Amino acid sequence: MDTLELQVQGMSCAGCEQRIATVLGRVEGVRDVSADHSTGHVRVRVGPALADRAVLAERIEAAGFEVVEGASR
Ligand SMILES: [Cu+2]
Repeated sequence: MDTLELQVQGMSCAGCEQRIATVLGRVEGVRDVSADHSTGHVRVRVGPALADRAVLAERIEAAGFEVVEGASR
């Protein structure tokens, strides 16, 4: 189990946190997501396979948010 951290802009409420948790939860290898709209911090626990920062950042941006940090390795 590994933990990836991303800094995200554009979350304004608990609904945004939930949206990010939902889209990231669909990525293979993602085990747990915690997003905090007040800090913009997103922490993702991933299994050994597949999920990497680039994929996570892509999903977050596709959902309408902006990843400001942690998008590359
Ligand atoms: Cu919101």
